[in-house]
Amino acid sequence: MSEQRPHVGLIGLAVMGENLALNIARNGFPLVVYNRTTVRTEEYLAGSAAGTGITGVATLPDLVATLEPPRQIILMVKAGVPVDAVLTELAPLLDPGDIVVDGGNSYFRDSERREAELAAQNLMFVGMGVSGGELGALWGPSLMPGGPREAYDILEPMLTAIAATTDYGPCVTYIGPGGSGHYVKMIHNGIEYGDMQLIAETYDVMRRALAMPATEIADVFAAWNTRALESYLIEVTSEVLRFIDTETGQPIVDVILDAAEQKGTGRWTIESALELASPVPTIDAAVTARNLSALRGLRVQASEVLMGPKSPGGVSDAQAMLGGDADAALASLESALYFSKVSSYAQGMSLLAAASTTYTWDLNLSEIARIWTGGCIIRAAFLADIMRAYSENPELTNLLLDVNVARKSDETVGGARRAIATARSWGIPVPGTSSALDYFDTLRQIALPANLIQAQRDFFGAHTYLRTDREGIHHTLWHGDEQPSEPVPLQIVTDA
Ligand code: NBP
Repeated sequence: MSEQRPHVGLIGLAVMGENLALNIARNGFPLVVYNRTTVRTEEYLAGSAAGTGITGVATLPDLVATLEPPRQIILMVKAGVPVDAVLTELAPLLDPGDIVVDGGNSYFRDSERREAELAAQNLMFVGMGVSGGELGALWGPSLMPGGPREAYDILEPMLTAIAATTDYGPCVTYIGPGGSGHYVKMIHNGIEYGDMQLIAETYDVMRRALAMPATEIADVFAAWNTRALESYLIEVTSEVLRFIDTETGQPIVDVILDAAEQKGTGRWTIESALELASPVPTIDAAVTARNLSALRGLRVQASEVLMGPKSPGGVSDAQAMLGGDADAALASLESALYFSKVSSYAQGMSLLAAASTTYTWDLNLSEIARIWTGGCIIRAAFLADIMRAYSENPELTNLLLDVNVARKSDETVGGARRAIATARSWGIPVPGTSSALDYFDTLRQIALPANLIQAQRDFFGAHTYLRTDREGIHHTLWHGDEQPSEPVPLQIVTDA
């Protein structure tokens, strides 16, 4: 009889867990669920899980006893302390070879630690990013599992069955060892922050410089969603802008407070970028913009004191600055958004490459782009270009250097320049779009003004500098009489 017992268990029946469990059961994998608060399990079994074959238990020992080894237990509990709390109770109950999958938004360093702790108990720990929200969890998420390859091979049939599927296959792949799965999910979320900020800025230029009502902007986004910008977030934006608030009769977006919240993954992405010296300025701008938006009291105060442009002009002036008539203006904004998105993804992919090298994860960037083509929040037609670019050249140093991507950037960068110039003239903040263009413009410079910064550092701190015309480490006697610079023994000073 024991072979009749299910292998799969799921812990945590909040919005993600309950939907993922339904997905697993619907795809023919019998499973047993457990939630810390038992009444939630009972409600679930009597409610949405009724008739699905899902069974439930009231304790962790019961869960372990009900499952057939090697057990495959998925945690969908709140990230942080709850994951450790569950593991502390669960691990001693398990047998060698059992697998624990953490499907929450855990910090990748926590996943590295947990993998090591469980490995010491002959258990396999898989840190798996799950993207797509509750609908994705139910109908097919994008899955980013990292940890022991052996564990992935056991989990693969189930993960492949429950993941979203696109023309490019199931949206799951083995990411790599350790915390790489949660790292990739973190970068996915960072890119998502960037996408949302860029879209919001484009909307802001349309509503403020072009005086377009929300419903008209919705039509524009719907049209864009049929072209190069086709993506889930553009589609969502169009639907949100079209939605009318039943209480006021106004577009609901016009009555929603302009203070955005955030959870940890955006901040973690920036922290990692700083640590690995692999800049993600557009994600940085997006997180900063959310933080500034949350300072609403300060902004209200500042709006009464700090002055904007006196009279930037009317709609026709903005259209002219954006390239001509209404159609030309919108074409510029479409180009600007596409260009900025490409720049932002180039930043995110570069950070993944840097992490792969630093942590020796051997990430397959083409595969990562592929599993983001469906199920997840950043799914977009453009991901196929990224997939192709890294598949043709896995050693590509930056996405913007791919010939096809470079050509598209070249075709659209003019729109970004016009959009930013217009926004600046109208006093509309566009930090994400600006950072995307600055990243591009910085990358393509042979001569940045960092020569002056090096000179300044050497002036006040004798930090030395390199020269363009000869080898060696140099220092100038800035304060003495006009002495020529002399090579000095290598002495690296790192405190400035
Ligand atoms: P929550 O993040 O809101 O977590 C609630 C679940 O955690 C409940 O089942 C709760 O049990 C359980 N839990 C807590 Br809180 N503390 C616990 C403890 N000490 N021991 C055992 N269980 C505990 O749920 P969610 O929104 O479904 O998200 C689950 C994970 O998926 C999170 O890491 C989240 O970041 C991630 N995620 C969420 C989304 C999304 O769209 N919501 C998308 C992608 C990823 P209780 O019922 O007894 O309180």
